[in-house]
Amino acid sequence: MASPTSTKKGGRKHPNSQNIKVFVRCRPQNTQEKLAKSFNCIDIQNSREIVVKERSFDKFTKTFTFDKVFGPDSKQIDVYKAVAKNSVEEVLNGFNCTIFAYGQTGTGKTYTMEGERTLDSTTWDDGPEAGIIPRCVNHLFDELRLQNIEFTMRVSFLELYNEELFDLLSPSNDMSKLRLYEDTTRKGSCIIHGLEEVLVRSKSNVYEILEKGSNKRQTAATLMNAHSSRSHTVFTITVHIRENVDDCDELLKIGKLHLVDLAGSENIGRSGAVDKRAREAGSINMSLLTLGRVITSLIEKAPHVPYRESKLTRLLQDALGGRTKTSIIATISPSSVNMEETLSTLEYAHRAKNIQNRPEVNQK
Ligand code: ADP
Ligand code: ZZD
Repeated sequence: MASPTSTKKGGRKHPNSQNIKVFVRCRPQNTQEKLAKSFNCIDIQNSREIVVKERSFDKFTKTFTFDKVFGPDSKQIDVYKAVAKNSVEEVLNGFNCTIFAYGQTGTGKTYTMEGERTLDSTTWDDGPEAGIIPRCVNHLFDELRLQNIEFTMRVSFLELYNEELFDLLSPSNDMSKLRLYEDTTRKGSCIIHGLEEVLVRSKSNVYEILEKGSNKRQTAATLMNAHSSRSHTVFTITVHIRENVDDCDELLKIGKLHLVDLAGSENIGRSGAVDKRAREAGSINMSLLTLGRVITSLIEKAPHVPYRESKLTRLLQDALGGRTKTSIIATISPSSVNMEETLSTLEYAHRAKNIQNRPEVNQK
């Protein structure tokens, strides 16, 4: 639904303009925080409002409003239903959708996007610990089969670390770098040279592929220092749907779903500047930094948006002010020890609510 306040330059409403949806998920206190007797600084007033308290009493509070706020007791299925289910349905209608997880390391980005491995692999795609990725795969296959649709599904899984792209599904054992090119046929779009886009025929087929991808990532993690908190991963599902209109006319719909687990946000300060310690440690994350600058340029309606200054923003340009339907899940800790980072995450996420996209169906 178009936001009633959405306007384009000159003040006229753009007919299909749509704000990015922004969600917050607060994880439960962990053992460490409990042992440290860190108090809870988060209050969830109702399903849309979140309050950060600077003391255990109600003084110095800040309130933020989002599309939905998930408390520490929220279940994977709740988050899926409210955030991702609709994206799956829109992908089946031929839209491109992107879901980002943004937040401090240890707040549940990977838990939310992937979920956790359970012993019972028969419920991998809808068991209690399954995150957004397996549930999307499950729902896509169910819907396509139920509606008896003629389709093909492909998946890719990549990692972006230190401005280098790696293919988590490549059959070779080495981690060779992928190259990124402009797609001259589609403005704002990129081609990743040599990226595996694996054809998947069943749910169990996808499970095998995820297993391969997570093993490969594990190998990379042991080779590189602080790898997982500094890398971004992008899991993409592409669905081609063939529809017969009348007797002879054919329609090809293409839907794409990008599921993005961003690097930890802890080195990006509240002003959007790089933290001094991070700068000294040489751990500037160009992609995360540029993401923030792109968001700022978009909401300030700046004449130039610096998409080209990082791999992440080149790859996902269409999700930021483009033709994709985009959601962001900001993940936070409930404990006062993390309050500064939590405020920073909430401020960042709150600003992103002002980004407007103009979703369009891909059809041939
Ligand atoms: P991140 O990807 O942001 O670094 P993780 O997803 O690795 O964080 O989560 C850190 C830890 O917290 C993990 O052990 C995970 O199981 C746990 N955790 C995160 N979110 C939740 C949640 N909503 N409910 C229960 N446990 C969670
Ligand atoms: N979060 C785990 C992987 C990790 O960091 O290793 S859990 C889900 C989406 C993308 C990749 C992996 C998974 C994951 C999994 C584990 C093992 C084998 C295949 C897939 C997973 C977790 C719960 C349900 C389904 C898949």
